[in-house]
Order: sequence, then structure tokens, then C-alpha cells
Amino acid sequence: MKITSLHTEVVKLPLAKPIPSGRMTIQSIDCILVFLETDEGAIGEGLVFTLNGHRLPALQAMLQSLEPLVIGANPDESTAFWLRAYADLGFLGHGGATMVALAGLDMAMWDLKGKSAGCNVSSLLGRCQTSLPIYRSGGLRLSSSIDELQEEAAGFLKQGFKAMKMSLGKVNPVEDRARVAAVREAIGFETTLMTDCNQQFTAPQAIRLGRMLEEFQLAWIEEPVPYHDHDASAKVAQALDTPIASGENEYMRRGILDMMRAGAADILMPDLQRMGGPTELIKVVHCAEMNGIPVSLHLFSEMSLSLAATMPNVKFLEYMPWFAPLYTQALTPNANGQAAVPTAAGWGYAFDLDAVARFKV
Ligand code: SMN
Ligand code: MG
Repeated sequence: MKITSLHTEVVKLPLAKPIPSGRMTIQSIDCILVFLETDEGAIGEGLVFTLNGHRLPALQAMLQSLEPLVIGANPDESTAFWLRAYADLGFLGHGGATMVALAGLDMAMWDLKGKSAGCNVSSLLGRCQTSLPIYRSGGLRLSSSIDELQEEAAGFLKQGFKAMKMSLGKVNPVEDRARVAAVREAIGFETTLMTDCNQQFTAPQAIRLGRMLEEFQLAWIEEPVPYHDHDASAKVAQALDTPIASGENEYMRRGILDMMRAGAADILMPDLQRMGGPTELIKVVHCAEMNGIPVSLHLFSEMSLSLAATMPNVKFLEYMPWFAPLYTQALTPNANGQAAVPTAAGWGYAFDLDAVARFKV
């Protein structure tokens, strides 16, 4: 089996309401869909994205620049392709657009591996879980009033979610505390509640806020400090009983290894596109397992689900509704608030080509 063509489509997913997040406001989610076709007629799919269309042409050009390496590659030898591309991209660096582009191709390659074997990606690696807890992300934002927070949280419960994440980062910690209290009041203590600071605090600020929030039994406090300041994150993790989660902004094994060595996070959150795709993500998650560190995979739930099914230390998947319009099948929580691992070949989630045409730029 040989890859005979690489095709990319750019789609823009506008948000009904802009989302203030950390130091930026998200207006649109701009994806590059990757299609790899083989000489046997199979098509493998991958998806990478950027926010607000920023540097989308650069990312697309980066993907296309790998065409000479991917054409002729055999998906059964995906690690060989990955290593060649990794080495080839090294001069520009193993982070940013280079690794995101590699991720898009590697995702499509893994889809092809499953499709050519006639099984889900989870079967290739060996499942240990058939469903995974998912949490609703993308809501409960800093811009919402207390009433809106409570209404939205109750709505997520009605949709079947048994876990959800809210943003923190008000200037006055008393305000953040009141907002968490309001969400807890709306969802009770049986629902899992995560929080995300999106790097807004210094270590002393985060420790102070974290202490004020201990009584709310948060599943975790995410990215309390700038993502690269592993020492500061470790200080926060040591000072608080509430687990600290981080890792979505790090690239490749080096970023995650540095975090592990520093004790920067109790829960690691590798991101499929920043890991350069499944080939590296699998190694990183297994490395966390060997070090006794639980993982919650960041975004990309439609693909992460099949990988997480084979990883005993993945305790949660993030469900961000942004990408749902692009797929033929919806990812929804079952009665236990878990997402069932798909059984269809490849990722088990396929692009809806009519929708892709509608969102195409
Ligand atoms: C997040 C990540 C990427 C884009 C938007 C929001 C956020 C999360 O940090 O963890 O969901
Ligand atoms: Mg986050």
C-alpha cells in the first residue's frame, strides 16, 4: 500500500459568540482537513486548526511542503515516515507549524492504518477501556454572568454531561470563588468540575486562589501560570491539594518530559496536534503511565477517543463542540457521562463532506 495523493481543505467554523480566553478573544476556529489517498483507494483523514485564521496559509503551506515525503509512503511503515519528516523539519524547529503539519499527516496515516486493517485504531493498539469519561469544555466562560453560568451548567447536565470545565481568571479572586460556588450550587458535588486559568496568574496568586477553592473539590486547576514556567507550576502543585493540570501548550516529548522532571503538573494534557500526531502522543502518554501520571487528552476528542481507549492512565477526554459540525456522527455522552469508543474502521469518525463544502473557505 502506497500513498498516492495529499489533499487539504480549509474550513472556517465561525463562533456564534466570540469567546474571551486568556489574553485573546476567539472569533473563529479555522481548520485544515487533511486527506491522504492510497493506491488501494482508501482515504485517511486528519484535522489540525488555528484560531481566528491566524497564519492559516503558512500552516497549509507547511503541510504541502511535506508532500514529497508523504507521497509513496506506506501507512504500514508510518513510524519510518514520521521519523523522516521529523528529521526533515528539524532545521526550522520541532514546534509550532512544523509539528502541527506533521500531526495532520500522521493523523491521516493512522486513519489509513485502521482502514486498511479493517478495524478501529483502538484495535491496532489494543483496547483496555470501551468508553471514557468526557467533560464538556468551551462553556462557562469568564464573560458569563453568575446567572448565565448556572443556566449553562444546568444545560450541560441536561445534555448528559457529568463533568464540565469553567474558566477562572477574574482580577479579584473573591469573584472567581463566587463563580465556582455558583456553578457548584447548580450542579451539586456529584458532578465533576474542572477549572482552567489559561496561564493568567503568578504562582502566589494561583496558590491563594487555589486555597480559596479547596472546599469546592475541583477535579483540577488547569494552567494556573504561564505554560513554560514549570518551576512556578510545580510550586503551585506542591502548595495545593487540588491537582494541577497542564501540558496543552507544550510540543513533543521534550516539552512533556521537562514538565514531568519539574513536577509541573499532577495531570498531563498532551494535545494531538502539538505532539506531532498519534505516533508521538502514544509514546508520551505511555511515558506518563510509567511515571504514574494520569492524563486528560486535550481537544480532538473524535480522534483521541480511539487512542485513549488503549491507554489506562487516560482518565478524561475533553469534549469541545467546535468540530462536531464537520463529522457525520455526533460524539455524545452515554447514561454514565462517558463516550463510547467507536468500532468503525480508522478513527471511526469521518468528515461529512457536505458540511466540509459548506464551511469551505
Ligand atoms: C483551550 C485550548 C485551545 C483553544 C481554546 C481553549 C483551553 C482548553 O485551554 O483547555 O480547552
Ligand atoms: Mg486549557
